[in-house]
Amino acid sequence: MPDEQPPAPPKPPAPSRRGSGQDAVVVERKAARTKPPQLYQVVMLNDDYTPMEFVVMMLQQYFQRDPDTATLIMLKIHHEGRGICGVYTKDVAATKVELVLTAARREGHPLQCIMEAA
Ligand code: TYC
Repeated sequence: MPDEQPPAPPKPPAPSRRGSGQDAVVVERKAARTKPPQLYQVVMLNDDYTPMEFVVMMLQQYFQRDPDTATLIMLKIHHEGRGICGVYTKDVAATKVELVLTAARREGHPLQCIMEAA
């Protein structure tokens, strides 16, 4: 057949009023990838030798407590054996423990300060 035409290429789908969708960006909702950081409480322990004034000073200096709050926290530790100085992210809590222990040892006090997961 001399005037036979080659087969027509397939037609692209007819564009709808909202576009073909071929270059659309699909945004999938994903679970949030970041979790809030684990927090740690810095806890001071009671002992029989560290002066009350020194503990109050530590609470003001390193935990930003006003004098009345620092005194209340110190008395709580004195009566109950332990008390929370503050709650922080891991590195901040570890630094505060280190600063308190360094200051206490420099003054020859046996004050104990620890951090624990909040
Ligand atoms: N118990 C101490 C005293 O009577 C005072 C004190 C309070 C010590 C809190 C440590 O974490 C502490 N001098």
